Amino acid sequence: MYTQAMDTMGKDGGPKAVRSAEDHQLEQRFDARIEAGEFVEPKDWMPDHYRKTLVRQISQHAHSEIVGMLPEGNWITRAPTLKRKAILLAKVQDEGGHGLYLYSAAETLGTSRDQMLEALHAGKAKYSSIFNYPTLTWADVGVIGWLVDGAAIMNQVPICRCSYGPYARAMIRICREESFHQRQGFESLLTMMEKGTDAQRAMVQDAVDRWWWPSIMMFGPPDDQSPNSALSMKWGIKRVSNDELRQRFIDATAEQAKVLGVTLPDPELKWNEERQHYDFGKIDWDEFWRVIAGHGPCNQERLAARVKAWDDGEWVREAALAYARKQELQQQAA
Ligand code: BYC
Repeated sequence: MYTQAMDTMGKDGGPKAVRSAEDHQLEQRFDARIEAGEFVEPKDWMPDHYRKTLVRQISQHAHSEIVGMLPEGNWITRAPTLKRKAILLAKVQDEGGHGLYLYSAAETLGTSRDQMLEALHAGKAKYSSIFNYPTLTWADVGVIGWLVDGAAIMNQVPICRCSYGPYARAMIRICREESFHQRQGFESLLTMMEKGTDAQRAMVQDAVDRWWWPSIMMFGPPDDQSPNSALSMKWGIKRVSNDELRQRFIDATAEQAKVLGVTLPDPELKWNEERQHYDFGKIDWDEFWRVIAGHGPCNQERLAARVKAWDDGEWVREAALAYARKQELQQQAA
């Protein structure tokens, strides 16, 4: 299991000391390739810690996609029109697809999908904090598109240039689809704000109030409290830091909020002419750490839903394997 594999790292969570001159040479060559901006491919030599960092990040990302299907999936039967239902169905289906590309990318690093899912179901693997919040009204679905997919794109576009080829290539397709997701969310909210009733506009504002702070937590802890950033940046897994991406997202979203006619729930949000960025208020990092430790409003519900889906799907996996075995035997006999 990959979480156990993490035990082979050094005690401080960093890589172990290089063991031999040959390892040292391989590592130097690897660093030079990264420096030159070359892609690393599955069969290439790579440091253990690079491999583990990728498995950790890509599998967390894959889990986020499939857990992320749950809050919105909750609204498919209650979408207000057939058009909105079709859009939401397609979006949730896309997220399932993103999870599959990402599990495949992680498998190229030598970890099986079963191992990754086992870690998720045992509560050992993380998924994005954002999906532990409830979707209380239809406006939440629009706000997820606008803010959550918006934050996801901001974070994920730089991963298209990640040093690991299979992850970078998966991200190109994912980002194209995510940008549709973001736009449909914004358009759904704009429709409610421009053509809706006062009650619908209040519903949108309420959803924005609840999702704003969790959305800006999606980028991860501040850079000076991010234990993985230094190596991930050195190795070109991460190209832009947590804080810089968060600032870019806030700058873009504050302008979009004006077009929508909603107020972002931060009295300290203000354009700073000197910095050429928006200043913003204090983020409640205690809430973030609580949620990723498993104590958010919906952690138990989300995990229980994934475990149930896995258990319910057992007969499908068994049937698929039995069919594959039968095909193989028939081919051997022919
Ligand atoms: N939630 O050292 P750090 C989506 C963990 S969107 C939970 O900065 P790193 C979607 C972090 O894992 C979301 N945990 O870590 C959108 C680490 O713990 P471990 C998915 C978080 O990896 C719409 C610890 O905190 N996107 O898919 O350098 C619909 C310290 O953090 C979070 C991705 O996963 C969080 N928000 O940076 C459907 C993008 N933030 O692992 C689906 C790829 C931090 O050491 N991932 N942690 O135990 C990344 O870009 C990076 O992994 C992160 C964190 C920026 C998230």
